[in-house]
Amino acid sequence: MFIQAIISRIVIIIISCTLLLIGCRKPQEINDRIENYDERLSGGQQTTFNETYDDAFPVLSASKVTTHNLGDAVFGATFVTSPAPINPGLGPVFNNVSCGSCHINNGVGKPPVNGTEQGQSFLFKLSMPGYDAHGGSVHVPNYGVQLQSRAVFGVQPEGKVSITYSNIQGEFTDGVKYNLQKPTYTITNPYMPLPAGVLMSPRLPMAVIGLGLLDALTDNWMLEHQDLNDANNDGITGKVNYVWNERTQTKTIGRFGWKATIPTIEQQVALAFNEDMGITSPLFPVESTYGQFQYDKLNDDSEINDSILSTVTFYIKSLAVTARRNVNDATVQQGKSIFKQLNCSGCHLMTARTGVNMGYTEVSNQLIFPFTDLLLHDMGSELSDNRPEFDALGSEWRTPPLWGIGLSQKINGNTHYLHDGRARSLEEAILWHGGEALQNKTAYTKLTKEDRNALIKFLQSL
Ligand code: HEC
Ligand code: HEC
Ligand SMILES: [Ca+2]
Ligand SMILES: [Ca+2]
Ligand SMILES: [Ca+2]
Repeated sequence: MFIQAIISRIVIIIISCTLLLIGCRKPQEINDRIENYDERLSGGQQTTFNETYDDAFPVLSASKVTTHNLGDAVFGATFVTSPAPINPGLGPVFNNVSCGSCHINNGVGKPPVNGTEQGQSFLFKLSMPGYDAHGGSVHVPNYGVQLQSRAVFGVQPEGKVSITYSNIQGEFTDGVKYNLQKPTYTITNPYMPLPAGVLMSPRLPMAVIGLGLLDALTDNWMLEHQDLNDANNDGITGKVNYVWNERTQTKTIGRFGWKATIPTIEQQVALAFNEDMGITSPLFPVESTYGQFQYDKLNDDSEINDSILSTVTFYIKSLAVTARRNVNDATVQQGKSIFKQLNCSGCHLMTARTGVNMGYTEVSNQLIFPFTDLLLHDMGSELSDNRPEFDALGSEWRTPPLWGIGLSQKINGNTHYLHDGRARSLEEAILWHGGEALQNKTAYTKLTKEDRNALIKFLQSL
């Protein structure tokens, strides 16, 4: 008996040591171990084989499907000026009338065409230099933290923005030339004088697929990938943004938005209603114009209730990721190894496993291929907006996930990449990389044309 007890103890110790070892494996080893896994399943079991960004998770209980569909309807609904029988509350100032009018087909928006079209989906964040009490953006007097380019009847839009592009020429090592367009923005027709020193940041609406899975990655997963002092000496650091969490009234880890300034999907949805559409909710009960010249001064109830907010939040949390295509194509395979060779995967992490989530088992413990670390990286002065947000400096941006990116032309009928949509092609997106990614970009420019094409073909298979 005694010896048996000792043996079983030893067995337990061996098993737990093995588990520990597996748990401590580096991401690269996980990459190799899953080499035999079905690479097409970017979103694990929540991958759709339809080439659309509009499918619900394929594995979802019937009652959750119902909630998803209700949220889908609100996401597409046009809101109007109060009072109105349905979807009231738009304005007084706003950027657009529905979620779906900016996140077109749940994909990215597009930058305004110079001089003519006035940024209907594109928007500009504003602030004064410095930080507020929570380390966030300082409001611009009479403008707040976002420029609303539209307004309801009798109210003035805060302003418009004009864009000019300057041309930047470059050359690959093989002598082939390329052109990039660098945007410059100017606020025109401000409804009130703008104080000197206003900072502005252009933002392209992002695709909203797979966010329930990114939400299910643990804070620890993000912290483990931080490398603040570049201990592994690959030129890449990566850091977490600590941001204000409206629900907990504390600072927590940010993971959504181009600068990872938003901690939860609920907060992003409520903020979008508030700033982008002028619609108040229990989480953000005050109009964005508070304290400004055009504040409506009505002490009215929230324009949407908690139930609508949580329904739309769940809709976003249950949008499936599109499956990869052509994974066995020889050129795509070649592109994949170049992606690793150039260490693009140092930021665009290829694999991840979501945490265990008893409240939402559909996203629990999934092996996914998101191509992001959700961390902030210095991307160099050319991409800087010179406007810090919490711990993100002007030049720092969150690595965007690349899953589904190969379908952007099909989903939106045009292609725009990076936070301000300046890149017209995947290749231009790579060529804008600087800062921590400068050496990776430089390595790309030294590739042969054949290898460059292979890398692009790999990105198109995502
Ligand atoms: C005027 C255009 C516009 C409207 C209207 C709009 N959005 Fe957005 N959305 C954006 C932009 C721009 C961003 C990027 C913001 C940033 O970088 O902070 C964004 C970001 C998001 C994100 C974060 C995605 C990610 O990967 O981090 C979600 C989720 C989202 N929006 C949902 C919504 C919902 C839900 C609505 C409707 C209530 C909505 N949006 C309305 C423009 C818009
Ligand atoms: C140091 C981290 C880092 C490295 C290394 C890196 N990227 Fe990125 N990547 C980013 C960040 C951050 C952005 C967003 C920048 C912005 O919007 O201004 C981005 C954007 C992109 C985009 C556009 C995504 C979108 O949704 O618009 C593509 C495509 C891309 N990277 C591909 C690559 C490839 C290919 C490589 C290797 C040659 C690479 N990246 C290396 C951090 C990195
Ligand atoms: Ca309103
Ligand atoms: Ca404003
Ligand atoms: Ca590093």
